Amino acid sequence: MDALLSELTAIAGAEHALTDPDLVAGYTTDWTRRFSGRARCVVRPGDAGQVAAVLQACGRHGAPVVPQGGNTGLVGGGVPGPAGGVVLSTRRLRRLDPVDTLSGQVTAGAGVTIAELREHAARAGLEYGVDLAARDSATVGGTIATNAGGIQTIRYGPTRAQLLGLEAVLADGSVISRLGGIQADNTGYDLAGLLAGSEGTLGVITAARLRLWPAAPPTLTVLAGVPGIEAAAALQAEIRSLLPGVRAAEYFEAPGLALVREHTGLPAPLGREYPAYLLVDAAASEIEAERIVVLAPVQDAAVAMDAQARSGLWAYRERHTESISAAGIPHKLDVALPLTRLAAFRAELDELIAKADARAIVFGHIGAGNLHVNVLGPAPDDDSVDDAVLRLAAGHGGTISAEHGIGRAKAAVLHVSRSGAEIKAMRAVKSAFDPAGLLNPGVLFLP
Ligand code: FAD
Ligand code: 2HG
Ligand code: ZN
Repeated sequence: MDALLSELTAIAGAEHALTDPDLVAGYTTDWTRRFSGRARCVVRPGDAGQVAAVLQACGRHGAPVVPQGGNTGLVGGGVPGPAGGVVLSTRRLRRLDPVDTLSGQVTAGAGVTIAELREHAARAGLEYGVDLAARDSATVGGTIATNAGGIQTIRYGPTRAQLLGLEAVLADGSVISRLGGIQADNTGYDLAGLLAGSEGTLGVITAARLRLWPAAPPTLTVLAGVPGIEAAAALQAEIRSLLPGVRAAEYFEAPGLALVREHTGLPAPLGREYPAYLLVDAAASEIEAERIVVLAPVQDAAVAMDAQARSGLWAYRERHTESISAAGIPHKLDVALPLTRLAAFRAELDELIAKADARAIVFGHIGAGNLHVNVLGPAPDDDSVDDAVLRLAAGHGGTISAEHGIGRAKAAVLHVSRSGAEIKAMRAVKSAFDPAGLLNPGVLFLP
């Protein structure tokens, strides 16, 4: 056994320092199957003290560390790159404190899943603001590290907006902990905010203090057929002006729906087919529901008021990711644009994809201007279409990552969305936190 492995085994226990290829396999390939690398081993520490000891041991041996939560990330940031490394899985960090109903807060370990956290909050009559289709596997730590958005971003903001403090282990093994939940705290740099969206490059998050919201469960889901993206953007704005309780405004198109139906066997959602669809979730009464169907320019819509019928409509949107993966290995591009530029971007995207002889499935969180462009056709290591799509989005005043992050997938094109001065400042932060470059080399910045 090599010296590092015997140290990691001593820290976490033999059953949590894995080298058996069958056990390691699930940690070294990402969800899309586009990114994979070799791991020297997978270590699963059980508390922050063990995380600190693991980082110190890896630092002494010069072994890069790849933090990993639920491994649902879509930009290759949670699996080793060509340099290999030790995968540090946070799934055993399962602390889940009782909900503090007086302040509407909870402390959760990094390895708690979003579904578990949401259920825990719901049992106390409260709601965690972030929700996403990967809820059963995506973790508190992973969603903070990517600043995940999800289907309720237009209502509650992304993960960073839920964060009141965190506990994390830095590259040198020091532990920073701020889990007191004090909302009014102006004592210097917001380290929790900085670690949110840092994609495992600045520290390993071990727990977080999170804001909860009064539960206002959605009671109404509308799925409307529309002629295209411009109409969808206009309709969601109209509905949001009529209903104050809108919490999700989602978009998909006929080609994506066809893949979902092929993969799942679901029937057509409406009486006839449309080029595009808008899905809206709202906390609304039956009278308000009738009002939107009458007042908003909805041509054809399915309206669901009970939980089962609502989740039936949501399946058409939420099952896109798995259905696309069943059709091939997608290039996942996650752009956001000003709503006024969506239609122009969408039209030019079609031209670009046609020239590349590829196929694009477009869907996303239209209320936030966030489109997921999934390109099927190019080889996994051919980035030419990716670059063109990201530059097109930037050319329309958009960003190359709305919610999935930069990861390994977009490290080479960070400069498309960030100025030289911004990248210099970000690299300075990275060097201050992790001077030896131990944590996630190749993620966010090229090595
Ligand atoms: P991982 O995939 O394990 O890791 C992601 C990144 O975070 C990596 O860079 C990793 O190094 C780092 N990391 C993980 N844990 C820690 C930690 N404790 N400390 C420091 N760094 C850490 N994303 C959205 O934003 N919105 C969506 O709506 C959405 N829907 C999805 C639907 C499906 C079906 C799937 C498969 C994915 C979806 N995603 C979505 C992407 C993914 O779920 C998110 O990026 C999520 O935040 C990843 O969480 P995770 O625990 O799986 O992290
Ligand atoms: C979603 O919104 C996720 O469903 C996944 O962010 C997007 O698969 C994708 O590209
Ligand atoms: Zn998304």
